[in-house]
Amino acid sequence: MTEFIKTPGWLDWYTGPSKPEFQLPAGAVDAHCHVFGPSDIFPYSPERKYTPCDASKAQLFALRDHLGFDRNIIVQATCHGADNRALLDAMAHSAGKARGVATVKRSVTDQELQTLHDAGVRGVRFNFVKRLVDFTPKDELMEIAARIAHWGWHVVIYFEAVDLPELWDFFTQLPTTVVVDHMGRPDVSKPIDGPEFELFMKFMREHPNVWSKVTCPERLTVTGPAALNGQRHAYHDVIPFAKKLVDNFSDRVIWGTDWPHPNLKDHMPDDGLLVDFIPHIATTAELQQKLLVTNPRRLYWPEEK
Ligand code: 0GY
Repeated sequence: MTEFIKTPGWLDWYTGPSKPEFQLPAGAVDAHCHVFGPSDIFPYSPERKYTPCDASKAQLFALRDHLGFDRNIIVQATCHGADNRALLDAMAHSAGKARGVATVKRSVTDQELQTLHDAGVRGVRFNFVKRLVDFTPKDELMEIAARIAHWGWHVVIYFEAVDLPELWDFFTQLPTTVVVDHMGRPDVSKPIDGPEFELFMKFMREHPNVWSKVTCPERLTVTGPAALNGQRHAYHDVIPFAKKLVDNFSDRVIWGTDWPHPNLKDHMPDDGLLVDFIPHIATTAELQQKLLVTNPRRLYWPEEK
């Protein structure tokens, strides 16, 4: 469909990711990834800010197996708007190995929420990144949060670090577990103990319902993907930020690949290399178990005690 030619500058994801050296613990969950299209079956939203290349459920599940993950959490991306059909289709074909985070509007019915729940949705995503979405009134989001609380779901929030002060009151009033995408997108060129990241630490310290994905070194890095001292891992400048969160909030952190890495313009990460980032931020077997297995399962498969 010519209408869906991808946005210029879009990089294709890495079709031959390396095998990670780090062996993931049994039952590990890739807790942040996406499926896109295929656009002739699941069209992209007319309101989207970018058009990705298709990234199918079969390709996602092949990556899962290649890297050594057991399960996926598929997160609804803005290019599909509030049309969750591609997500539902992927979960339905995952043999129970995928659950999801949806986007819903205020007009969603209880029956639609029931359908999403039965399909494996356990959260909704509120996106505040201005380049990705138009503004949704906060009272509308709060109404959605109150309704999904009834289902035991959580709210995933995506925002830039500079916007946290303005969003603070809204975030701290959410009645559910709140999961922050990509550590609240810190500027890692600023000091880790400076006011910006300290505010995020305070957000987590003072609000035990707040969790963080310690994800996306490839988006946050300033130094880039180059290996240092011949080591296989990369994105060194992001490590202290992610490690600090894992060390301080080990029961409230999760990790994911973010495949197929929408909107990366300068480089496309090798997902195998991304997995090799993990032992540098979760430095013991116990922390790795929590980050990759115990925590995501508590959040997404709470019935498996
Ligand atoms: C991510 C990050 C991005 C995109 C989206 O929903 C989205 O379109 O989240 C981004 O561009 O930073 O988590 O996939």
